[in-house]
Amino acid sequence: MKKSIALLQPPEVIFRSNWTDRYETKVARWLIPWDGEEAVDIGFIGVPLSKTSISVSGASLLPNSVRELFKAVTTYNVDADVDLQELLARDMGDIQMHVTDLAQCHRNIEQGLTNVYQVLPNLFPVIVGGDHSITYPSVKAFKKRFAGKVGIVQFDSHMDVRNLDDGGPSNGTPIRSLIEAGTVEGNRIAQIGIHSFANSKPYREYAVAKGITQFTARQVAREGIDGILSQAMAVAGTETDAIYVTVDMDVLDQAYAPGVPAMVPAGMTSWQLFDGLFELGKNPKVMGMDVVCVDPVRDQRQATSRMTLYAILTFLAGYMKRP
Ligand SMILES: [Mn+2]
Repeated sequence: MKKSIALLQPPEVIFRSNWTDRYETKVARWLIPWDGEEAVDIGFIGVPLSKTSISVSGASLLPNSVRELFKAVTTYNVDADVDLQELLARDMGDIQMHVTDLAQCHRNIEQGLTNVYQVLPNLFPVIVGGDHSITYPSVKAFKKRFAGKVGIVQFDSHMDVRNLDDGGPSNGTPIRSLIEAGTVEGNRIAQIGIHSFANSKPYREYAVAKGITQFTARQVAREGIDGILSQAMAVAGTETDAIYVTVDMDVLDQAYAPGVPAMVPAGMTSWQLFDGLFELGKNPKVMGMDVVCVDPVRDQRQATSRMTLYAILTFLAGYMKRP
């Protein structure tokens, strides 16, 4: 029987490819809209909210920008020799937003995702923002699924622990909000790619005081991603029931991610991010992910939207290697 999910709208755009090569497997022919009946393994869920961004951001356009690229990319990962077509992945559509009431938008995200998880209890959510403010309501909904503790692995140039008195909840506050709401303990949060001149000392002190484990972009450059990622998974996976991965695309160097509002020089490389996400994909404790903070309006040739899609697909290639 066809189900409808409250607060979830069908995908706004569907890009088809009229020409096909019979041997080529495009994402557009695999990641198709949910028919309301299938028991989905992987659900692509758009969360088009960026009025909550501190700097000007058109990140609400990211879900559609990524959808547009479904026809440009295949499902085959040559390094892992896996074809994602073996996963039942569907485009679930977008969480419904209120035009002016931003607190209502956050309530819709928490409730809409909760509704999705109730209808499809085995679905792995791939949530595409939007700005980073969406991670607070998303993790609240995520935690309700597990009746236990949640850890977080975050890729970000920024700590996202700004105070809430000077405005918020915004894309600068989701981690602080999660800690102060008691949703996630600081000592179960690992942040990778934290950058100089993109944060301030009082927030570093806050993060340290709350027990957050931070790895800077420089540490990743000097030590490599593999060991750091193992440590991050231990932080988020010890004495927890599930890990949530959140990827702020501004963790990447500005050369690789020209479409993020808060770009940084000497950020992480594409391979450092992809190798990290592949490993996280392999970890059975990772039960959900989001990708945020890409503004397609300021992007160049959809380079950063394409990076976002590759990040998701690389994670899923790791996911296929789960035992
Ligand atoms: Mn962020």
